[in-house]
Amino acid sequence: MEPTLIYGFPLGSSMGLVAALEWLGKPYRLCRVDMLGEMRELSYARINARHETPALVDDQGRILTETMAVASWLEARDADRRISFDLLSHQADRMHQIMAYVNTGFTAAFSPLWAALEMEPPNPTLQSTLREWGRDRIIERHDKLEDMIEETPFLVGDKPTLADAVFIGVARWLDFHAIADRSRWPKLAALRERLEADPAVIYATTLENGESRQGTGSCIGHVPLAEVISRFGK
Ligand SMILES: N[C@@H](CCC(=O)N[C@@H](CS)C(=O)NCC(=O)O)C(=O)O
Repeated sequence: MEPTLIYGFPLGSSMGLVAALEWLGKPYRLCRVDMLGEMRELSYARINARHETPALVDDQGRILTETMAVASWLEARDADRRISFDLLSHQADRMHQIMAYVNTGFTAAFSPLWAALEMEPPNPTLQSTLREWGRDRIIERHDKLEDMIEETPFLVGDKPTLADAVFIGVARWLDFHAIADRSRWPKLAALRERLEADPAVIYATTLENGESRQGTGSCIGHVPLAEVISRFGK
């Protein structure tokens, strides 16, 4: 059975994993989930009790949550090393290091901005504090990532890997929250430009927006969330 990636819109970090599946080139299905609606319903707890995306229904019909676990699942099946590296190589270690940083400190820095945006009922004083604190944190985390990376076309070397996938799903939040101009970090800006022009990223973003586009052909189709829940939910 082909795996199914459950990815969220709008602006889900999981968009990058859709691009990774395209780069990987093996058959897969997708399930598109409204994070502001159906993901918050009780029934979604059967997929992920923390009500988050991404989640993966693996090739045995088992559900796997957490970006890093889904990425590891893909890496273990990437026999041709299209989106990863030989596990004993330094490049693999670097990829894991960057992914871990992006998935933790870098991604978490945006949490205050999302909390302020979604606060209900509104609390202007707290929202303003969250925005101010979050903005400083996001800038600092970008500074650190800019220092960590080298002058290579992608995060680790010449090809897009799982590290780029995890990065590109989150990187665009900088623009959405209008934190700073991306040109402030030249290496990251060049990387984003390269990734945003990549056909797999364009494909993933188009699907996320609810439109259709021709991809590599590896995506067999979309499955409605209700069907995924009834067939594979706990
Ligand atoms: N630790 C999780 C975090 C995933 C996460 O925070 N996903 C966001 C979307 S990018 C989410 O579902 N947030 C819940 C919400 O929007 O209500 C992972 O790395 O997969």
